[in-house]
Amino acid sequence: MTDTPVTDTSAWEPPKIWTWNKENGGRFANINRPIAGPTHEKDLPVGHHPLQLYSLGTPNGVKVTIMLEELLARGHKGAEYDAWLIRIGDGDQFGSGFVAVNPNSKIPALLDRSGPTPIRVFETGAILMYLAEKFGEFLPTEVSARAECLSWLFWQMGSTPYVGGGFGHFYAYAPTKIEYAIDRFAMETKRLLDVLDRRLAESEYVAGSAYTIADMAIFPWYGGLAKFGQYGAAEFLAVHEYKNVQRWADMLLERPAVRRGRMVNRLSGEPSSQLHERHDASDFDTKTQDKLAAAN
Ligand SMILES: N[C@@H](CCC(=O)N[C@@H](CS)C(=O)NCC(=O)O)C(=O)O
Repeated sequence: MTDTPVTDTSAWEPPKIWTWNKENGGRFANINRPIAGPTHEKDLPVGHHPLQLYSLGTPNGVKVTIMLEELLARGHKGAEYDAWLIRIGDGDQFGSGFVAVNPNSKIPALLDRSGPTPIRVFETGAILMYLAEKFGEFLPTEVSARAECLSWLFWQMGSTPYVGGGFGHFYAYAPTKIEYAIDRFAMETKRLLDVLDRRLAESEYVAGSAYTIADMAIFPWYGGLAKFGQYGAAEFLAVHEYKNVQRWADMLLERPAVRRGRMVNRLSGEPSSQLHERHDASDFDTKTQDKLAAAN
């Protein structure tokens, strides 16, 4: 016997064939669709820098802006970029221009226009690897260090849907609180935090003694849980208990490029932390929302 009644699972039986109920009431009901492809014709804007990024300041978007800011901090002028805002709540990811760069209609998407033919890159794991290889940074070349870095990079890519689409969705966004779903995904999210915590007990950075694209991929998600109250779940998940994750996240937050990367394409939080679009390094000083408001 338990004091807490379990969710009534007998209330709904799936029909023989699933049909699309547009009015299911979930937080993302207006943008989720069971079909791919564009919904409308819309070209993407193009700026004057070699790299064009179409993104939003979500954990997936931030992975790439951190990487670009780190590359610029190391003096790679070829990493100069325009960061254009894609408002996924308004369906910008379904415009024909965006779908041409990412047929999966998810931010972020990158267009490298530095060569004779533009190269599109989508999926953050691919974008981070592409940039790391292009500039020869943040991805070790020695075989075993590289294997460790890629293992953690793809650990993040594979595990995070359970955190975001699983735990975050059912804990923070679903129209009803379903005990079974929240329990299942809270357990998995805590297990993943523990995987990371144990790794960081033995290693300064995720992939070893060097800061790599694995840290950049993992930090916005697990650092977000640990430091920024992602999904309002800090207490629920007891994130303070993951001491090594806390230590590592604090260390990364000391990095100026990480701080800048977190500001780009950001639509929430302090106005001084929001740089809606980034087209020049000086934009961090002059175009954050507080500065724009003061100028008007
Ligand atoms: N596996 C993808 C995930 C990208 C992703 O899920 N992006 C979300 C925002 S964080 C998105 O664009 N959602 C819009 C939608 O689902 O329509 C990656 O790593 O690039």
